[in-house]
Amino acid sequence: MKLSTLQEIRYGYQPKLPPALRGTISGITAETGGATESVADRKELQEIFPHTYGKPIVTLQPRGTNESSGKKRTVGVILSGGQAPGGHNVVAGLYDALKAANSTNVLLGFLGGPGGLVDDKKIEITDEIINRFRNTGGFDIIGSGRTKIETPEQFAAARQTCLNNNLDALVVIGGDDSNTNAALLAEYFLDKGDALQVIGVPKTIDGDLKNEYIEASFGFDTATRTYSELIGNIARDANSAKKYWHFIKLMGRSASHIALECALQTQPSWCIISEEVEAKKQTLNQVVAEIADVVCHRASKGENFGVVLVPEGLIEFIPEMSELISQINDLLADKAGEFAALPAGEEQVEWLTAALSPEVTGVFAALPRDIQLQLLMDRDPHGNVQVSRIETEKLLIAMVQGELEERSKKQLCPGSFSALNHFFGYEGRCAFPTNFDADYTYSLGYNAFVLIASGLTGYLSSIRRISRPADEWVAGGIPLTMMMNLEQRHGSRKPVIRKALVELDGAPFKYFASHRSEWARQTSFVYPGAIQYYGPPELSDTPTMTLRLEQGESL
Ligand code: FBP
Repeated sequence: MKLSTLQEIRYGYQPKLPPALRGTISGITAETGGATESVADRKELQEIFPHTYGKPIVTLQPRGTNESSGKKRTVGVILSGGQAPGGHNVVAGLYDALKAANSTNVLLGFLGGPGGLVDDKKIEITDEIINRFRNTGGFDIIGSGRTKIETPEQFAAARQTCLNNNLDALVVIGGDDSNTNAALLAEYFLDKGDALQVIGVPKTIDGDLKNEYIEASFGFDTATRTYSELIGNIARDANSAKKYWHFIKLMGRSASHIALECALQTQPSWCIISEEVEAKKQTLNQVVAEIADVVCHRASKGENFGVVLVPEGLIEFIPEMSELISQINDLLADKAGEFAALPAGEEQVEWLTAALSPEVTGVFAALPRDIQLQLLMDRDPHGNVQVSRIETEKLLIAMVQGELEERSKKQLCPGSFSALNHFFGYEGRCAFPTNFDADYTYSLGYNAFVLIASGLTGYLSSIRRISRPADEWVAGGIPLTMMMNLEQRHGSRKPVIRKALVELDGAPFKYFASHRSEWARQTSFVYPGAIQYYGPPELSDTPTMTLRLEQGESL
């Protein structure tokens, strides 16, 4: 028998499309609803986006005739920001739709993210290339990058690349920051009088690019299942050896959706949700005390082991830390030259300590030196702290250890505490997409082309009703400006897509909150095992618990 790899077998997987996208592209038309508004700062955003603000929501229907769908087109595509499983299938769906509309259409992939557009570095996607990437993880087909197109020169260069390549449209596959860039480009091109369309595709494992019309960002499903498999394996190890506490930091730069979904899937001893910490205005010491309570309770039953999930973005949600970080951000933006002139390390810490306001100096001073230095590391091009490089899980272990020692001295906590730290992030970003992500991303890409063929610009590709089988999925688009507000970035207020954080009155958090004390008191681990690509649909095709709960389904 010839042996095949999963990779070879997955090339042959045929992703499912929503019913509206199954017929010929000329037979799909866009139905528009009423005008839309941004989530906040309406007046200012209307002024920043005079051409694209307020456009209607669009639903694609398999009826009528789109006379211009077969017109010859050249389309560019960019993969932007952090990798997320399914990116290759967005490109595959886009490619297949574009070729189905007119076999002479051309798809250009810009290399290494938005920087490839600015520098005009690209390849033409062909059958031969795309067939080696169908249903696979990663962004390696054309690479990705985090370049932010923000200076007038970068906008002009991006436009010049589009003109040089006779582009009709550009598809930006990215998260909130990248799609903010897509919105700005769409507006810029219209302002210049170009007929160049821009369509965004909602990507990010973080799951924070969503609303009523974007029910999930792609990659979240696969990434959380990958982490949950690993957490389950660790939990089982903990339950076997019964001697370690495992502190597991999980990716998700701001929102705690990943930690929450993994908690729902694995039922750990404890899971911190950053949004709750912020809402309760908890201090770092209070977060630590809660974990210590769980450790002591379990120790009283002789269970000196457990699993604690820590969302990557926690540090920015603890009010005292958030104020500290915001002051550091402003100082690094305003006095960048002064700061850069200092030798890295001690002197930078001293300079900063002197420049901070008295309210946060103590908070900064109380942090271990490693964490102080991690807070000073370069911001990403969008001005974000690189939280994946701040070792919150180690900070928590050290602080919980200290708290337990104090309690032990007062005979308040029995048992031993031996902790190990883990960080799961990059492990999940390039996994083979689940069937859900493979279908969803292929549909998003296919849909993006149909939005282009419908003459739209400044839209985000939207597939709805995705907690249901693909036969019930609804295809369409929502205007990018609808998701925007103004936020402080690099020291000034900028238009950005608002991140969707965990809602404390939402069904996923409520379900978690009503079960967590039981999971803390009594070992309740669930071991989800590996992602299933074939087999019974209830194992291979079910969407995340977050999505099902958000859509009103029961678990
Ligand atoms: P996107 O928002 O671009 O999708 O990236 C999300 C993410 O994976 C975060 O979870 C993580 O904090 C960050 O990227 C890491 O960035 P980098 O890949 O640059 O180290």
